[in-house]
Amino acid sequence: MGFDLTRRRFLIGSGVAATGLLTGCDALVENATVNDVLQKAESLTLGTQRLLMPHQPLAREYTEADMSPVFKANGTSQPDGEEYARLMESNFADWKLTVNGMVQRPLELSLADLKAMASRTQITRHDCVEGWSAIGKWTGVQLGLVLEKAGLAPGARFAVFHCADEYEKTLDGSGQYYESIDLVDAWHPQTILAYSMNGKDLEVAHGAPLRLRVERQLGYKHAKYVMRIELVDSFKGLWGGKGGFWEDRGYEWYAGI
Ligand SMILES: Nc1nc2c(c(=O)[nH]1)N[C@H]1C(S)=C(S)[C@@H](COP(=O)(O)O)O[C@H]1N2
Ligand SMILES: [Mo]
Repeated sequence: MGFDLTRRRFLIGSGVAATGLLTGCDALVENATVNDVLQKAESLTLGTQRLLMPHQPLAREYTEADMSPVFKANGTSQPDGEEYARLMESNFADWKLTVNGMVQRPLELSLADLKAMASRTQITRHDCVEGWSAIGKWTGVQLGLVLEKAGLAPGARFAVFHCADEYEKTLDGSGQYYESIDLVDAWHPQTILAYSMNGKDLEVAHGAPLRLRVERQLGYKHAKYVMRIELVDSFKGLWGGKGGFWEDRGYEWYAGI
């Protein structure tokens, strides 16, 4: 594997570790091109380095025969609140996904709008930090297509997913679930906004009406109950400022599998 400890120390010393690069780093260093980029890239941001990566590998996809008979629901399995209850009652007919922030054309998309767009189906393995995995089939629209509809404003760097649920009130008194990914993952072909699981409409326990699948990262990145996608240039001012509910509680922002 040829991982160079000096290099790791250098990266930590330069502060790159704080951005979460090292989680995905061991896989990268095998690649000479990326290594060269890293050697020369002391002052580049994590985002720039990832955009320079020569290829974006796909997460493994499985067959129908591999699908888990039981797929556990984890975290919130039923959001509280009157607004969500009302939407659920009408089977999300009145629900709309908001896309706003640093975009050229803010969007309000219904489930019908999303289903009318090109879809992608993928059978993948979900890995939760709590130590369980399950293989499921997901159908949805590629996030990149939705973001292309909105058009990014100059300077946008992250997509933030605001969810309907409060998972757990801690820290600042809010337990609002949210997550974020960078633009590399946002345009990755397997990053989809899923409205269907295992061939059926997405169930409430798994994030109805819409949840993120970001297949090269751990379970907590896969935001359920997505209500709004906000494009931002930093996480400052968003809850704990670390880019996600679990990140604000100490988890890695880049949760590579
Ligand atoms: N909105 C929201 N999204 C969430 C969570 C949550 O509590 N609320 N839990 C996360 C965690 S830790 C995991 S493992 C997966 C679980 O997805 P599942 O319920 O479909 O198994 O959702 C993730 N997304
Ligand atoms: Mo999880």
